[in-house]
Amino acid sequence: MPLTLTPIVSGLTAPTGITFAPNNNQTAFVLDQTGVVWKADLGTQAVDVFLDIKSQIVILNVMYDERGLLGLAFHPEFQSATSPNRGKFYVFYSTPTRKGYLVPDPTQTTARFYNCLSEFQADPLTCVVQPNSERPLMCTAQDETDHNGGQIAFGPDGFLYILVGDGGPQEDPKHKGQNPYSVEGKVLRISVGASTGNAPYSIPPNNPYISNGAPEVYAIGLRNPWGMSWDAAGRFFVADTGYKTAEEINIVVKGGNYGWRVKEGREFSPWATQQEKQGQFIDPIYVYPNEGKGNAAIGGYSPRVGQYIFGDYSGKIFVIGEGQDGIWVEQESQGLKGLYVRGFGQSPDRRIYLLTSGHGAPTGNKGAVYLIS
Ligand SMILES: [Ca+2]
Repeated sequence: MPLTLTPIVSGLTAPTGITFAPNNNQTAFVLDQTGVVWKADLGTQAVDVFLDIKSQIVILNVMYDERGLLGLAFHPEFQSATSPNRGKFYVFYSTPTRKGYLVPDPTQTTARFYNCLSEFQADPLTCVVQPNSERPLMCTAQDETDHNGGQIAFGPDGFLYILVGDGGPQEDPKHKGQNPYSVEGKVLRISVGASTGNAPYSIPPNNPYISNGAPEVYAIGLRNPWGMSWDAAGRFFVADTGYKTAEEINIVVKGGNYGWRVKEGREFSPWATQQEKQGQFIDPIYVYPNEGKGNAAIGGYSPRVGQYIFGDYSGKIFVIGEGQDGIWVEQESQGLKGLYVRGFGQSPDRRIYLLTSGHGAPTGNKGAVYLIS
């Protein structure tokens, strides 16, 4: 049965995320890569500015740019009357100057710009952001404009997960993805509640690389992870954007190695050495060739356990399902003529939303939000 797309919001430039505050299905927060978070009432369809950090974003190349405002997550206790975390939310963006704590990375020697994770404070009832409430939590130095990752989300365990790309350029020449001491090409996991040492956050006590890598690292071997979500059973889905051959959907576990740059999809890369091939890798649950089928997997959400909806940047949506044998197969696919798929979101009642734009770059006003049903 084809999916139905109902338009909800239009007139955006380049949407990079859509998220919801806990327990609120009515208000969507839509990120525009240019540095604005829009607050959209899904009933009245009224759209207002929630946060404007355009002045803090790197100058984007209107022909193509992967940087900008990339992630937003509300604290799970955002609306709790008694929690010290009431009103807190977190934003990930690319900025020209260093902000706050620079996470050490032995593979990183130069910095053309920084990717920054900051905490902000809002009134949880009116959703008005407190002026000057930004508290930078971490930043990473970047020397190439591509492969930033940037999506952030609180997991079912209450910790903040951060997707970080290998930082480019192509083929991960600095071997960041497989180096647990680098915070690039990874899923990171931190606790926002307290500080440890120089960092204004703390490390969950059972993070897997505390003694033999960067303590923030949760899983390794990603290229440019784009889109993460948990299904109702707590399985953690992460899409990874492929290079020359394959696009990936992964189920990520703590300490897992997802292969890049030794593997792409389920195959070894042509440059992988015999020694590199000895590693223990977890293959994707689903792979599709980028030739003929797309060019970049955009991670989505599970409408129900055993089913997952995601997209391809080139303008396609896929539904995959898990068989009784545990093998995932395509159930549906749908082309979106003239549109780029830029992201997905899910409301607390598990309805799934799609972000599209009419350009593959941060320009114009053809960005839109649709409800998928
Ligand atoms: Ca992989």
